[in-house]
Amino acid sequence: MAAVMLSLLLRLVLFPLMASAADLLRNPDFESPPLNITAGPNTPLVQLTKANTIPGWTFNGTVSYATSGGNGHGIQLGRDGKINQTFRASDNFYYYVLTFTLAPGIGDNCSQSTAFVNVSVPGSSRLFYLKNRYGKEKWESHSCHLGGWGVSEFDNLVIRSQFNHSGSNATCGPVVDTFILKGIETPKYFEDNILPNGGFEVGPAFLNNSTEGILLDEDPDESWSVLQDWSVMGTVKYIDRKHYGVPQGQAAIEIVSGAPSGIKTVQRLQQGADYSLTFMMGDAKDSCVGELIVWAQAGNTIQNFTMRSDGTGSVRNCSLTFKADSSLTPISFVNFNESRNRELLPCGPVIDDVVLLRTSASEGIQRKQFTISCFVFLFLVIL
Ligand SMILES: *[C@@H]1O[C@H](CO)[C@@H](O)[C@H](O)[C@H]1NC(C)=O
Ligand SMILES: *[C@@H]1O[C@H](CO)[C@@H](O)[C@H](O)[C@H]1NC(C)=O
Ligand SMILES: *[C@@H]1O[C@H](CO)[C@@H](O)[C@H](O)[C@H]1NC(C)=O
Ligand SMILES: *[C@@H]1O[C@H](CO)[C@@H](O)[C@H](O)[C@H]1NC(C)=O
Ligand SMILES: *[C@@H]1O[C@H](CO)[C@@H](O)[C@H](O)[C@H]1NC(C)=O
Ligand SMILES: *[C@@H]1O[C@H](CO)[C@@H](O)[C@H](O)[C@H]1NC(C)=O
Ligand SMILES: *[C@@H]1O[C@H](CO)[C@@H](O)[C@H](O)[C@H]1NC(C)=O
Ligand SMILES: *[C@@H]1O[C@H](CO)[C@@H](O)[C@H](O)[C@H]1NC(C)=O
Ligand SMILES: *[C@@H]1O[C@H](CO)[C@@H](O)[C@H](O)[C@H]1NC(C)=O
Ligand SMILES: *[C@@H]1O[C@H](CO)[C@@H](O)[C@H](O)[C@H]1NC(C)=O
Ligand SMILES: *[C@@H]1O[C@H](CO)[C@@H](O)[C@H](O)[C@H]1NC(C)=O
Ligand SMILES: *[C@@H]1O[C@H](CO)[C@@H](O)[C@H](O)[C@H]1NC(C)=O
Ligand SMILES: [Ca+2]
Repeated sequence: MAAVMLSLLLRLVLFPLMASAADLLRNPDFESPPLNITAGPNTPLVQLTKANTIPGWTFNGTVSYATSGGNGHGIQLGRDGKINQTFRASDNFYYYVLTFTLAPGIGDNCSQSTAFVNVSVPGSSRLFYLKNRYGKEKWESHSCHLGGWGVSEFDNLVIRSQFNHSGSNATCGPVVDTFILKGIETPKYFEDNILPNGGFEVGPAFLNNSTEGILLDEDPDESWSVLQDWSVMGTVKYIDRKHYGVPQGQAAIEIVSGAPSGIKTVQRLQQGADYSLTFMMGDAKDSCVGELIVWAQAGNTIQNFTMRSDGTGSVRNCSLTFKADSSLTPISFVNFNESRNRELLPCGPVIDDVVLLRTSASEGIQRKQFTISCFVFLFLVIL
């Protein structure tokens, strides 16, 4: 037991170091160009042959080096194109989340290509494609939950093109670039919130200079979401404070699609007890003007919240109370109506700082006692 506590303590102490460690992947953005390429620096696309190697990566099939694919240099995946890299997973993390970019292919018939990009590690895979409608930059950031691994295990990240054969004749897929692998720790619980990630601070890594957030798609498997403790319905945008109006902390969710889209979580609550759900609703400071509506559901309680947005980053505090009618209580925030900003791009309400608390009887006190006894225990162990 003491050993477990010690390792826990060590982890807590080591965490800042781990968190600031560099990307786990080598040459994640292909800024180290393939070796032996013959073409000059101004050639937009160089198809790679057996004489070439990409530092850090292995490739197979039709693969080209793009020198202007979007945010710098990238790899264009053609027919059967595939790149892969083995990395060492660490047991300091619960699971891993990958952020990467997609840009339209370069060359004839590429920009209309309906090709998918298949991102996989052993045992899991997910398909991505260019949406081309949520931003003005020609590249988009996407992200993917990659699961967790045991102690010092090596794992193989594979990115390959996958063509929709019933569709076009295209011979090229999109340009992939900037792979950032982020290790995520186990959920952290705080005394003043039943939800561990109510402020959406635990999610995929933002790219240094992406101004358009990260597009999150409906999760096929809710336990494999990139947003800790939440899952995505439809399409939402994970937005950062550097480029958007974020009500609390460094990150928030903008529900950019009205398809309907949104986020949800399921919490184990005390059946019959009363709870309060508070959250902040806002606009992302992306010139989204008009009436924003969020449909909030907690158990069987449903309430619509509206705010008039002038698109400059306004915030509204919202709250509702409900009685837990079953022990597994769904909580969700949904947008049914798509808005457009000044650049005619889809936009919508921002959700942040979701706080769930039990309001009836003793629970708060129990939590406090639990925390205190934990502290006392830790203290004793240290002694
Ligand atoms: C570069 O090309 C030459 C001749 O094609 C080959 O011998 C050499 O191994 C290649 N170098 C690398 C790093 O691929
Ligand atoms: C490339 O893929 C082909 C077909 O899948 C396979 O036969 C070949 O061994 C692969 N080459 C490498 C170097 O992995
Ligand atoms: C992001 O950074 C890359 C490389 O540093 C640069 O080429 C690209 O133009 C930048 N993109 C934006 C949107 O600033
Ligand atoms: C790519 O995968 C193959 C096995 O499929 C492996 O042998 C190779 O080392 C991997 N490449 C890198 C750079 O990890
Ligand atoms: C592009 O598409 C057109 C018509 O579908 C076709 O004639 C042409 O050969 C294609 N080009 C390439 C490079 O595949
Ligand atoms: C993605 O590719 C892997 C093999 O690399 C394959 O097993 C998987 O079925 C593919 N995923 C999808 C969704 O097609
Ligand atoms: C493949 O393309 C066809 C026609 O463009 C489309 O109807 C279908 O949904 C596509 N398949 C997938 C998996 O997207
Ligand atoms: C696809 O390519 C074949 C042969 O290259 C051609 O006959 C056909 O018209 C093309 N189809 C489309 C949709 O471009
Ligand atoms: C992001 O930019 C900072 C400086 O602006 C740099 O130190 C850091 O290495 C960059 N991170 C990545 C992942 O490129
Ligand atoms: C909330 O808004 C949706 C969509 O506008 C509507 O269908 C629903 O009836 C509203 N629900 C409540 C409880 O007002
Ligand atoms: C929302 O509530 C917080 C504290 O709960 C308060 O500091 C803030 O001023 C409120 N914001 C608005 C717009 O009412
Ligand atoms: C969606 O927004 C538009 C424009 O603001 C409005 O006309 C329409 O009534 C809204 N629809 C719903 C379901 O709220
Ligand atoms: Ca936040």
